[in-house]
Amino acid sequence: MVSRSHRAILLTLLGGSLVLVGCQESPQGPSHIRPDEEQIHGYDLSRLPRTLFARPQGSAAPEWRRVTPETRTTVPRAARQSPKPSPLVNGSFELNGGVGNNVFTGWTVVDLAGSSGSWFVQTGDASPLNGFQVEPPTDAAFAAMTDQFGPGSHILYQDVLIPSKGSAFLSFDLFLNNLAGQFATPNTLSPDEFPNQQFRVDILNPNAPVADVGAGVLLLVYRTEPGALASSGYRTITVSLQQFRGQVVRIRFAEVDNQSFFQVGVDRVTVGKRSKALKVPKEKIRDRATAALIPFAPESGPFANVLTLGDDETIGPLPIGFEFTFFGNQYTEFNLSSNGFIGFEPDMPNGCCGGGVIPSDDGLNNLIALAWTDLYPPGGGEIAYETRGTGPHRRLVVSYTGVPLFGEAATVTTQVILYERKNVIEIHTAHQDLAAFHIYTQGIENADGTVAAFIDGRVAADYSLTNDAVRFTTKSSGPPSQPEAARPILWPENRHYYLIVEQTTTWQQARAAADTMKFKGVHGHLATVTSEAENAFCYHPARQHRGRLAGG
Ligand SMILES: [Ca+2]
Ligand SMILES: [Ca+2]
Ligand SMILES: [Ca+2]
Repeated sequence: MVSRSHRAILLTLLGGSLVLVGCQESPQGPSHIRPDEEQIHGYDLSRLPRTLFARPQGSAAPEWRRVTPETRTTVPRAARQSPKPSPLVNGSFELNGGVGNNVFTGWTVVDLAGSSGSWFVQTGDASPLNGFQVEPPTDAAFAAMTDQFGPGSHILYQDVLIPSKGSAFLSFDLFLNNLAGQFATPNTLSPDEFPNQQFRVDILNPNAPVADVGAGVLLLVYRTEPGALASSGYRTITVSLQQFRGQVVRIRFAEVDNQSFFQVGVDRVTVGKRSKALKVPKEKIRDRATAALIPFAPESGPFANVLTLGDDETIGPLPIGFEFTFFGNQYTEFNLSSNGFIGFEPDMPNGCCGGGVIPSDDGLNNLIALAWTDLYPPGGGEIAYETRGTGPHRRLVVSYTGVPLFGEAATVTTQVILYERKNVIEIHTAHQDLAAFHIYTQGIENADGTVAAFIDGRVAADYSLTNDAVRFTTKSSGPPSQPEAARPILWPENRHYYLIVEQTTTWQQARAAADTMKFKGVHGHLATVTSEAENAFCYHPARQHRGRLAGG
């Protein structure tokens, strides 16, 4: 097992005082989930990344329901007196029913019946329900933001008279935080269509059904397409509505999720003059990777170091035997999961119970997946590794031979070879059986969970392989990645902020460290975690990762 000797430090903002909390992980570790237990009532943070989502139990047929009374578009007095009245009301969402509420003056919110979550009034840097770290509103104090505990579909709209003269641009600032890691955009707003994980903006005929994506759509302004970056900070989107001059149209923002949490933030909606675009730092993709099929030529066994692993277990660190560069970072050790992958993060999760999506910044990054699925080593086969050759031409071979999948007859025989100096990775698969009820992932992913390489069709999919081989290369244009500065994260349960500082420390050291810490103008204190829920929050891999607080 990976060493668990560390203690974490948590900072919590409590009644105006900052509290530093020492917190020990519960010995049980994450609960073990089986595919036959996949009855999803909501998004469970402990199980990110999600790849298999079932429809919420007992969910009824889609039925659209307004959660706020239909609000007629009226031009407020101040606007009427202005020489160029804005046809849009409350585009900055400052007029609202209060934080945590989903009432916005001038706007109508519609949630699919049975949906979890809504469009909420959002302020500060925490998402309205879950407290995920998000960007603050771009204009004044409030934005409209989706948040949820489980699958759903959420619409925010306003009927607007497009001015007959002058400029007719629609502009809005948009924030996306899609924890599913990728988008799925079927042409429906129903969360009963799987997968459906999208945000779209439409100009709709006000007489069309509110969830229409057919003839009622007069203009598709924006849609999150598969392959787009899953998360992006606020940026300004502008489109011309000149063709609708003099008409009343419906501006509709629609978010659907049934894969994982999805925060969409909207602020500074204007109709008229083109609004000044936010300055957005250029996305710097420093990491690159390739994947290509090559001839099958595995190394022959036996391999010197045989590992005895239980189900859903991670072992390491194990020696690579040389210095290996992966996406620009040097490693001499690796961790191995009994579920068919190796990786370079300390405290690497075991990836139970199916091949995850890559790239996905989901708390399990920086990995090489040979046959990531729910393997079951106690059922047979062998997992072993060996460093072969002499420097500078050594290679590490990690082999899974005849390892069965959990609860089914399928087995996998595959190996990965890491080459010294060339820093090339090869996966040679003698056979991988089609699974009865599991999915596989094969590929590599960088430390940020933003870049991956794989052969199409081999990510979170069921497929078989025979005598197959793939070569992967990685490179990075920047310096080795550094963990970002730690920032406290809100626990919505008690509205306190926590900072997880993963390091080996004593209680005294933790207290001393707390005394030096400050957040929002107040000092830290040492306190004790008092509930199981709080303990779970402390040690949530996804949450730690989202905050970039641990594991570097
Ligand atoms: Ca605002
Ligand atoms: Ca990942
Ligand atoms: Ca397993």
